[in-house]
Amino acid sequence: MTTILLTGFEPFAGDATNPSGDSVNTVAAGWRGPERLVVEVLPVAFDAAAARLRALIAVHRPDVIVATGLAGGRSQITPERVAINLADARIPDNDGAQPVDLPVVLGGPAAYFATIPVKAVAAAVADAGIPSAVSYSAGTFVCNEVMFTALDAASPGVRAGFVHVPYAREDAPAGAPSLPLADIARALEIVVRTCVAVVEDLSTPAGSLH
Ligand code: PCA
Repeated sequence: MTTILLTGFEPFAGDATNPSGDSVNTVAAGWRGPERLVVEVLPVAFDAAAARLRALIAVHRPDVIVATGLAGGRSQITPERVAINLADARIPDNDGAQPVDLPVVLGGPAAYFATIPVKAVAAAVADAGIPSAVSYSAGTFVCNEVMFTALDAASPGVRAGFVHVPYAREDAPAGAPSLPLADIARALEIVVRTCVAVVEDLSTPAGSLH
C-alpha cells in the first residue's frame, strides 16, 4: 500500500497558530484513503525537526513525503523546487538555537531538487481556484532544513518535497496576505493527491526573473 507522510509545523516567532500544522490535521481528519496517510506536526527547531523527520521516515517508510510550513508574506500556495544545504537563522528557533552559516548535512550536496512534481502541483491547486505558484527558495530556516533532510533521507524512488503556505485569514497579522484556513487545507489535500498520481512533472514554463 502507498504510504504518504504529510507534515506541518507548530507555531513560531510569537504567532499563536501555524496554518501548516492546523491544515495537515484537517487533511488527516477528512482522509478517506486508499493510501495510508501519516500526519505529524513538527517542532520549529532545527535539530529536533530533522531528527523527528528522519525517525518518521525510518519507521513508516513513506513512498511520498510532503512537508509543509508557513511563509508569512506570501499570498500563494508555493511548492518549493529546491532545498539548499545551509542553515542561516535570522531568528532563534523554538529551542533557542540560531545556527549561522552551517550546513544542514555536513558533507552533503549544495542542494537537492524536489522530487515531487512541483509544476503539476501548482497547476492542480490553481485549477481548484486557490492561488499557487512554484517557488525557487525555501529560505534558510527550519523549513529549508526539513525539506533538505527529507530529500537526504528519502530512499531512491521516493518522491519528496515541501510546500509553503500563506497565513490563515483567520489569524493573519493586519495587512498580511492570507488565505482562508479551509482553502489551505483543501490545497494540501490536492497537493498530496497530485504527488501520488503524477510521476512526470509538467514541462510548462515557470521560473522567476529575479
Ligand atoms: N515556517 C518556517 C519554519 C516553520 C514554518 O512554518 C520556515 O519557513 O522556515
